[in-house]
Amino acid sequence: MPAVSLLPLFGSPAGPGALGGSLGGVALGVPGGRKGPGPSGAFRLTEKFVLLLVFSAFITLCFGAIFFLPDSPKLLSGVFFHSTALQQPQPPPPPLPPAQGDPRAPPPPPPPGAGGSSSSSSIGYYGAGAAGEAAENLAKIREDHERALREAKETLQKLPEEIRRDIHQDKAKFLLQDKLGRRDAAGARLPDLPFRKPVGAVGVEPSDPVIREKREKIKEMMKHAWDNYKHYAWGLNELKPISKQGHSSNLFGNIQGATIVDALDTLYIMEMKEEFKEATEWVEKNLDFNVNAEVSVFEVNIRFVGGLLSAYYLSGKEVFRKKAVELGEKLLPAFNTPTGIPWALLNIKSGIGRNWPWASGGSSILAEFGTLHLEFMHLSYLSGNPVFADKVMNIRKVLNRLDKPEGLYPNYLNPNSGQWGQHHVSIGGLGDSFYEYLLKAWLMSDKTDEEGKQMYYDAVQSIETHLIRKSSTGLMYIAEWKGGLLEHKMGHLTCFAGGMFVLGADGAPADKTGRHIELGAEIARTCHESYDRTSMKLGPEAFRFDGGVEAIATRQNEKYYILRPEVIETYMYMWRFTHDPKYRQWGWEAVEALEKYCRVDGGYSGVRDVYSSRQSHDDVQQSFFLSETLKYLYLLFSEDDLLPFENWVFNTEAHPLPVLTKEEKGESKSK
Ligand code: DMJ
Repeated sequence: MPAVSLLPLFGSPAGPGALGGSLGGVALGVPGGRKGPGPSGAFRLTEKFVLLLVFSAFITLCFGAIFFLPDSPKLLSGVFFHSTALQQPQPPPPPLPPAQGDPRAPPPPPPPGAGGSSSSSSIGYYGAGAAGEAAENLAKIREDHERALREAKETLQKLPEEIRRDIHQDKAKFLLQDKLGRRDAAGARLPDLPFRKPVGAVGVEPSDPVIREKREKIKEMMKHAWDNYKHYAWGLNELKPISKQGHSSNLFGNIQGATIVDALDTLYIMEMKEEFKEATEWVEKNLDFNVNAEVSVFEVNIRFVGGLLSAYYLSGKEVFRKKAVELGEKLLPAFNTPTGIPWALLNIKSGIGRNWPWASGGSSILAEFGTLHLEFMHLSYLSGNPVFADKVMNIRKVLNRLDKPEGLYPNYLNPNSGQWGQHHVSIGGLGDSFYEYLLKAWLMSDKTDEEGKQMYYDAVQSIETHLIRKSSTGLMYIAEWKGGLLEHKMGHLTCFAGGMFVLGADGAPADKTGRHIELGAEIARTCHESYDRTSMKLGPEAFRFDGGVEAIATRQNEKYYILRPEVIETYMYMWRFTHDPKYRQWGWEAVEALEKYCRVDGGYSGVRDVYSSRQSHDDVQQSFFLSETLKYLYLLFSEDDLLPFENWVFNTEAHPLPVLTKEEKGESKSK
């Protein structure tokens, strides 16, 4: 219990430590006055009697003063005890701020006034009885104090690892950056603002007036989506734009406000200041994680934790950092499995987790447990608590111990046995963002995370060999793999991979850079085809390359479009890296289609069949439409100085997180 036992040792001189020391001084001086080396043995009986009388009168006066004068506790400590304290060994000075990342660092001292109640209660109790009782109490206090000192010393002598563990148990807030010692209202030490200044959070206006106008149009779309959400579903998770009411998804249990948190950074980037302000106020007053809710760990992480982290890094507002860390802590019990591979679902009140009932043999899902890394690294960075980083690094460890069929990662992994479930592999649903996060972990670490890098490029190599194929007319696609057999189908979700490939081109082995750009461009082209071959010019949920079709959905239940961002995301990355105008042109086609088929009075809605010219809306405005689809469109029509890739990495929900430079991580520049 170091947080408790250290208090007396590190308390301020006015706190419990100082009080205990002073009482000890009195106890040593008074009861021992029976015999001493002085001349007392020479006194006659009457003189002794007179002396005793004077002494007891003095004691009575003192206690009288303590209990009957108006501000007696002050008198007690200020006049009586304080003077004796001067003659006693002083409590050790408060510790120097711990060195950055020092695992032996003690928890921060209590905030001013935290020791007040314990000191006044000691005084009240002590003043109740006669001198004998008082002496007894003094001895007890002294004994307690000495025991506390002993425990504190023992704690300090513990091995660093043990202390680390204790820190985790106590959930003490240790901070990596605490040279300046900022503290929040509760006394927890705060880090220095980790961002120098948000780099490129707001870019210059596009110089081309046509592009400027298009960008303005996208901002207007954001306003339409936001205003309607605000009007009809404020504070709820999502909007039903046709029935004009709130939509709740079981992904977030009864955590509320998904659209607000998901949209924060888009509002900020688009300079929608009023809207950002009202969203911030809502978060301050209403965002509540103390709810009895079973949530999807993945969804809550990418939307809520990711959204809050980005909002913090962009605006510097402390409330976002606090809420992100608070939510991160709520998610930690999900990792309480035999392997540390987290559950998919977690009740954030009870801490009980489980997996999706449909997942192969009780497995966790690769794209879910593999898409926590970026946010959790930032949570450790912003809280100073290594537990978040430890959890996601352990996931890597488990994965690295396993054999991978053909170098591929199956979508299912059992968190109890640590073995793969069904050997299904997908770069779309169930697998997608795991690969994305390997690459981005490396980029976000300022290219120091060599393990992430290796895992990513090895995986791409296997994907290229085993999953990437070309149709008879030359359209490249990424098939799915089911126990060694290919299913020639590609999901809308898989279309994000075009952007991923081009983003990773730079780090690929020199002779492969061109190939990675080519992969990106080819996937972008195929995904554009999947849009272009529909009546609405919006892409289906999945499209096939068999039975004589190419890039077309053949099953009714794959023909819907739910405002997903992946194709536009890939256009945006391709644009940034190539500046080929066709990507902006394709992006604009999507804007026109969204306006024509998805825009309704009450916001934006998904559609049930992109091959039909008759509109049938699904009546959901997904929160990722505001966080991703519109943000990627806006970036596509912005200059490259808005959130430059050297400084920012986007989480899978398009929430920008800053690259943690070597200097910020406390590593030397030369590394
Ligand atoms: C988003 O929530 C994220 O992009 C996630 O990684 C997958 N799908 C949706 C949007 O389609």
